[in-house]
Amino acid sequence: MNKTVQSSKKLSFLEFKNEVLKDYKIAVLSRECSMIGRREVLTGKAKFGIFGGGKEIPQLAMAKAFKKGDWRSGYYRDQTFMMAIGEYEPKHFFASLYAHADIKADSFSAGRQMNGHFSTHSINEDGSWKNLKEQYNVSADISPTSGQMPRLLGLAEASKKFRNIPDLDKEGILSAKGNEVAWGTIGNASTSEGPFFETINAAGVLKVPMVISIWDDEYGISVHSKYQTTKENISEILKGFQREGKGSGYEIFVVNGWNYTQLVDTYTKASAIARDEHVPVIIHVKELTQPQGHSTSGSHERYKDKERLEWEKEHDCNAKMREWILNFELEDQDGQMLKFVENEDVLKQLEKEVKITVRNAKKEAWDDFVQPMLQERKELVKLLEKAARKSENEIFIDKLKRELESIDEPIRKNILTIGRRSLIYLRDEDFLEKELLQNWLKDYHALQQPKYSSHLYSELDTRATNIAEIEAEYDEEAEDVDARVIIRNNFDALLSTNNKVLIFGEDSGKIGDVNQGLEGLQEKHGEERVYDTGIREVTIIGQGLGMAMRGLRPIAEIQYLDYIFYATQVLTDDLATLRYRTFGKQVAPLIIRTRGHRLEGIWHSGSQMGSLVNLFRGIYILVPRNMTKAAGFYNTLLKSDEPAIVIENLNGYRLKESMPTNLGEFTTPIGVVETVKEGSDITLLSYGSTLKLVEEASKDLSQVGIDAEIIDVQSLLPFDLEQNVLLSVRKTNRLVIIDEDIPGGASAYLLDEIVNKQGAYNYLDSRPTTITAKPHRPAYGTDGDYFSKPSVNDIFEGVYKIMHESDPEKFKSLFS
Ligand SMILES: Cc1ncc(C[n+]2csc(CCOP(=O)(O)OP(=O)(O)O)c2C)c(N)n1
Ligand SMILES: [Mg+2]
Repeated sequence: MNKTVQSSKKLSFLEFKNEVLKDYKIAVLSRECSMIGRREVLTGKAKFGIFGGGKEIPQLAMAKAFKKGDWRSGYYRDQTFMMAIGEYEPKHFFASLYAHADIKADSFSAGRQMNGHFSTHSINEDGSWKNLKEQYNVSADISPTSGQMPRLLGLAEASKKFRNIPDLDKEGILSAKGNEVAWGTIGNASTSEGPFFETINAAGVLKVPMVISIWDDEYGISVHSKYQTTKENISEILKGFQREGKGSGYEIFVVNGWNYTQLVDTYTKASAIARDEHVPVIIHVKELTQPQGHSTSGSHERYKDKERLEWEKEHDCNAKMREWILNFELEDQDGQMLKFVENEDVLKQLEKEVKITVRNAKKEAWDDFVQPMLQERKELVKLLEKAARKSENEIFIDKLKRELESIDEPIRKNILTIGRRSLIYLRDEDFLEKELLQNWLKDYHALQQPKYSSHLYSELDTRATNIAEIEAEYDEEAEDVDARVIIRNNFDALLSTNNKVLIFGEDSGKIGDVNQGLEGLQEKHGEERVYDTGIREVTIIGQGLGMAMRGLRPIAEIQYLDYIFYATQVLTDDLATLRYRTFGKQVAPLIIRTRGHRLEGIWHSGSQMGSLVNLFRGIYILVPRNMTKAAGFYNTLLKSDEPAIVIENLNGYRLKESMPTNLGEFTTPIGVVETVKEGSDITLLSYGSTLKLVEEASKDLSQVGIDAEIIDVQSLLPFDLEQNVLLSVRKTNRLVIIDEDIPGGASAYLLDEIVNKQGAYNYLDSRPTTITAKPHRPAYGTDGDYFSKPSVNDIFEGVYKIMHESDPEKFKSLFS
């Protein structure tokens, strides 16, 4: 497919004409894909479709202004834009509609995402960055409406960093000195979401090169603007953001989505303003339509009245462009009339050609999709036939075989379902053909599974779990200091050795965070590197996510763990899925720094590890017991390419720890537990601040003759990759997990990991137990903590009770 011309030089009329016709052809091609795509869903060849119909023309204009090195963060309507920049062919369109699980067929997600979720590749097979400066960059879409906004902020902010921090891109592949614009797209209704408004405000404050296009078709599925937007007009209500002269704020444009020339003009201006001046721009594109309704799940006749439907027909942007092309006349210097086309036949011919192109692409994509599975079915049918002939259950297996053969276009589910069921009939028999069948099914399953499950975490050598431990080293006269000084000096070392490291968050800049773990670092490393943000957790994460996607190494600070839940959506939907949803082709090694554990109060508990562990698969969850361990985690993470949340102990900053000499270098391994006290009677597993209480309780326990082994989890996700807890349980035969999360929270996760996955149930002599906080949020104050979270008494008694049950004579009941 031809790419749109990106030149701003003056065009001759012939060039202009060619460009207009080429653009029109892309619009027609895109529409034809939408029409045929819908039919593919309605006839059952694809499950669901969401298309770009009715939004074609403004996207052509956006594509013209979009330069190599630029980034897009948008949503499912941007089909035409993707085609116009040359990143989306009709064949690919159909492959992703069919969910073709092959990255070569669907380069966006290898069939993992629904259609209309676009992306480009940022990293090479070996994990190194591609030359992002020389390619079009499309950050991988997600479905939650307005979820693209926080990431957009970070993508735009990266340009600012590349412009303002010297030598940031030594390799010369990440940025052309910050000249890149981050282009956002969002539907009118999605602007009702919080992340949209938070992003708009933050980008205005940060003054980043961001252009947001709002595709306004007056609806969000069936719900009209009057229920979505005050005054039914998003640009009207955003007027307060408009800059005055050279003051801060936005440039805001309003343009009709069917007006090709005005759109091209607007996008050219917007690009220059954002690119040259680093001023954010909003383009409100009105009067768009949705000729096929929202998606294949319904029809818009249900909620649009006749008048609206009629209006949409008249204002269909493709029809309007066609009309403009047909009616266009320009008198040249010689008095001759210049036209785009002699007559309508030229356009009819173009439209006919497009129809053929799309029809052929569809057929090719379908063949490519079904051929491998037809072959796979053939293999299984053969094996079933052979096994049936030998089996006493021949008729049943034969029936299954015929069932499989009767499916016109079998998918992998059909193949495996039938194959696996056949083994039920063969369970009591023993012959070679059965073995061959079993092996084929096992191999087939193992071969197919990664197509749907790989790349949740890095599979590269640079993965975080591959970074070896380097122990902290100490001088003989190593000083004991407030632990926050260790973390600060370690950040200082990291900032000094890697200028891609940026640390930001609420109060992180001027005062060096609320616990002074960054004290003096802004002064030393400058405001571009260590800085304050507004109170807006969603977009703090968005800043980090977007910048990490552009090759920077942001450390985003969330002031207290409990406030991370504001950012749950961007973390779970976007950051945690990024590598997975792009089949490993985009990464964001964002480090999130926060503090928790043993905080007091309903909104300052710092304890909710189970929720993080459950929602954030794809992000490592690290719970260092002290600041040296925490510093080691930051050092490990910066050597790797994966995102993580590090939860420091809020009550640990003023405790004394020895100052290591190899700051910035020592590492804490990820996925490795540490035995902090050896013992023989019972294994106690804990983490974070609670570990200290366990250590205290263990002193009382040893007084009464119970020798506990204490293990620090350190890393909740991933947990104990070497299975060292199992070794401990094999020795002690008893297990207690202690944490301050709710019952059934992280302790239940750990229990499952150890008892079921590691197989500790084989070695247990007592019921494995958890000692946790109460199910409610912790009450405030010291007594609130005592009655809400596990105390040293609770831990002692919980452990003692297990020992009492195992030997009531030796360990008499404490409470009769
Ligand atoms: C957070 C969230 N809520 C609901 C949905 C379901 N949903 C998908 S698209 C959509 C409407 C979006 O309308 P608009 O932003 O105007 O975009 P359009 O489809 O009209 O281009 C809704 C409600 C979703 N994907 N995400
Ligand atoms: Mg809409």
